Amino acid sequence: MEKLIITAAVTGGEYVSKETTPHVPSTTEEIVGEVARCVEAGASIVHLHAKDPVTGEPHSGDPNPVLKDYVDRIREEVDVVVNLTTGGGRVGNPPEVWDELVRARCDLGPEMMSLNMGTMNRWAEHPTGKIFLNTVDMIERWCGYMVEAGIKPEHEVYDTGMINVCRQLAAKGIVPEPLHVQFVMVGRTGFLPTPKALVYCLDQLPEGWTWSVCALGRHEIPIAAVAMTMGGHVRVGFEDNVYIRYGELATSNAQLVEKVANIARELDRPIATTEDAREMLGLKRH
Ligand code: KMH
Ligand code: ZN
Repeated sequence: MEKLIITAAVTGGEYVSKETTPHVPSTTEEIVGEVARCVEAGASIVHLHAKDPVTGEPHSGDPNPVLKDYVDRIREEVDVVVNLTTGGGRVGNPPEVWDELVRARCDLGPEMMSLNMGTMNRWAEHPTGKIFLNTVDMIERWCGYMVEAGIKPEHEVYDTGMINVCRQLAAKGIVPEPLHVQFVMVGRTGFLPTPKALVYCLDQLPEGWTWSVCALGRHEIPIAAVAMTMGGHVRVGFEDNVYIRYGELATSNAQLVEKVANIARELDRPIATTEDAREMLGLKRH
């Protein structure tokens, strides 16, 4: 079976703070340490959002200096594929400013960046309101910035129509094939985290593209197990889920990585190293 790429989404994204779980890392020091432990447990990619180093809250304002600090420190200490979010910096800023922040973020040296593939209703309370705005123009422009900088987009797909948007990017030659798609199974405002939904998604995916799954909350591990048996890759971590099992907080992101790595071993699915992941996804080392 193909090697399994495990992504660790360690910082808790825009929804998770110390109030949600005291175990979420927030200072650069804590984040770099957590990244190293996740890699030791089997992760080959880390997905990062900026955290306010003092309050531990999702960062408000320009997140790029904080993200630069993470990237520089991780590069000194851990060999891992760095995947930066294109989120953050939206609160109180118009879309032109988001655009500039994403363009500038491409210069921080990530090998991958997430790219949300459509506008949707928010699945949880968010300071920018009920609509998660990602127009086709924004998507195409941000892909352009990434491709120019030698960064591979990770296409975040929350619903089936977004697979068609990915196909259009490929057809228009905006992103070179094969694309790497992540099915974000949020439930509620996107597709349901079910094996049936995943099978349908895979039927729509062009031959040769790579794919990964992240499901939220209690669905994280079961859907990861389904994806692993179907040849997909997985993402776990506090951005999507803070529990190791029902009612019990995970004490670290690495504990979640270890859990999926153990399942992979039982399934005889070898775990990709960072170098394997780079080769499998055609990444350029920065
Ligand atoms: N927070 C996840 C549900 C991004 O950062 O751009 C999706 C995500 C997207 O990770
Ligand atoms: Zn994210």
